[in-house]
Amino acid sequence: MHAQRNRLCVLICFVLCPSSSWCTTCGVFPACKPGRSGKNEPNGQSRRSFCSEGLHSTSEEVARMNPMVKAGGRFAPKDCIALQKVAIIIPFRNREEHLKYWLYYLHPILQRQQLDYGIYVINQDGEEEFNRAKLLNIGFAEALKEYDYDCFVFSDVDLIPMDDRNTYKCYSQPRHLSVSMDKFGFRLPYNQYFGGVSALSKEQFTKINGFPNNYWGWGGEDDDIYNRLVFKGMGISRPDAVIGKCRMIRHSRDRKNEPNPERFDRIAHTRETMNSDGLNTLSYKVLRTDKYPLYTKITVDIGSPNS
Ligand SMILES: [Mn+2]
Repeated sequence: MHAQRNRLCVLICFVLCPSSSWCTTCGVFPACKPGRSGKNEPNGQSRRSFCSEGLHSTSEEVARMNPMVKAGGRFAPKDCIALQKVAIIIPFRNREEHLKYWLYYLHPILQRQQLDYGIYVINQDGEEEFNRAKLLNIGFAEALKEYDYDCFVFSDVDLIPMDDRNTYKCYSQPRHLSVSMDKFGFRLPYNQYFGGVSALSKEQFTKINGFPNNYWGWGGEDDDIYNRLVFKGMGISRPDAVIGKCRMIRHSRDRKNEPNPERFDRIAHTRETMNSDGLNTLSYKVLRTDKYPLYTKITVDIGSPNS
């Protein structure tokens, strides 16, 4: 049965893949219960080369490329039981083109990683300054209303991992996944950096009272989150610099996401503010929920800095 399956796999690889090297990853279920096949180690390549020239597929075509994904962007492996239920939360506003890229690249990777997962795009309504961390809190709360997720991956919409071994799951310590970004010359910009893509278990997230709700505009919220983790006695787990490679889709700064001038002051006071700003003070209004073939989009009114 397995031999037959592997032959089929190799055949498919041979037909579809310009480089035969990635065929060795067939039959590996890194996030599944052990005991089924899976002798081969993933070889550390993603199956798609990154196209910086623009993606020519339409959203409908990208959906057709992922027939196993269910409405709202849900997937679970058929022939094994995933070890974790992972909600992937993307803070969002006006980045439709990036989202299409993200879905195009990530769905195949997440399926190969054999995750039981769902994709939640949290769309900030209105014209107020962008508030990434609050949108992530909302994603946590809303995803849990839908399914018993035990792991949460928080990802910017423009970050694409380059290595299948960078598993989008949770670890015994909070995980930073985007450790070597092309934007920063494939290294960490600084040791405490926790921005981009991160993964926290439900338990880790609730232990720190979620993320801050009061960072409006660009910057600082990731450092506040890092402080919260440290103050609660946790450390950061990371893949190595090869496995952690990822690309950022190039873009200019968005309107209404100016650097937040208050961020330095706020970061300096995380210890005092973290217990009174976070999950326990989260307030927002869901304006609409849209179930698209490859993701669930939740549009929210999150108020304004002075409300
Ligand atoms: Mn970016």
